[in-house]
Amino acid sequence: MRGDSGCDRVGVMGNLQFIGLLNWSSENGEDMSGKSKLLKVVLLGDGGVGKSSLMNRFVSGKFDVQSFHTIGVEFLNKDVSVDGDNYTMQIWDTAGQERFKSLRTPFYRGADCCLLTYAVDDIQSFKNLSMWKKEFLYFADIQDGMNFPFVILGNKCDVQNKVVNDSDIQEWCRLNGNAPLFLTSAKDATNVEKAFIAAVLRLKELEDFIETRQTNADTVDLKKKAKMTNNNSCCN
Ligand SMILES: Nc1nc2c(ncn2[C@@H]2O[C@H](COP(=O)(O)OP(=O)(O)OP(=O)(O)O)[C@@H](O)[C@H]2O)c(=O)[nH]1
Ligand SMILES: [Mg+2]
Repeated sequence: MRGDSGCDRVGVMGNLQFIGLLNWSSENGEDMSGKSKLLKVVLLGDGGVGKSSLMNRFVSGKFDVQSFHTIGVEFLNKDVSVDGDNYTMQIWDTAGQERFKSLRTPFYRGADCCLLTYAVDDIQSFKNLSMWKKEFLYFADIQDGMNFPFVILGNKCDVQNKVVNDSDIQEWCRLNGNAPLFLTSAKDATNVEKAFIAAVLRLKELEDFIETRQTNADTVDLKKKAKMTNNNSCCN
């Protein structure tokens, strides 16, 4: 089904995959296929926090007050350019309701980044962030959770009755690898684009960090080896 936004939506429920074709042209209309790197981005969080609304706001710039609960998963593609590099963000929107757990978890594998979402007017959705992170790491089979690019979204920041304390969420982020935090509103578009782009930046940042750490480790190893060779040398 071709959406009226100009992008194609794919929904996946269990083994049943409906709707085909994916392609989203960049803002300037240029076809970027073949030139951009595909990034799988998974959106997680309690049912009703606004994950589908955030994806739709980011990809098609629209907001629907009458949003339905997601069943299983859906994904949309969007091409972006970050620091001169082109990416196709493949955004996987999952069902937050507990009864759909077995339909969403098979789709975590291969994720490049994960957006953990709560709603600022729903304290339980904030308390469940640790559960979501744990579920993601387990089913995505990720060993080094501290160096995986998570970005935290506090959605519905347009509402009056905020119940999640800024200091509580900041502390949670600090304890969880200093994950970047964005207070967003899918309704009025506050910080939505920034938050999605932050996922790409976070990924780049952590990839650079791991690469540097690896290079340093190799350097240390080589030195160690050189020293050992000298000590154990039979020809000195
Ligand atoms: N005020 C306000 N309402 C929002 C915002 N984002 C989403 N909503 C509303 O919150 C409700 C739930 O939004 P969804 O996007 O369907 O939530 P979801 O996280 O996808 O829910 P599941 O699919 O069940 O996991 C809908 O009525 C939306 O219109 C927001 O930023 N501000
Ligand atoms: Mg949804």
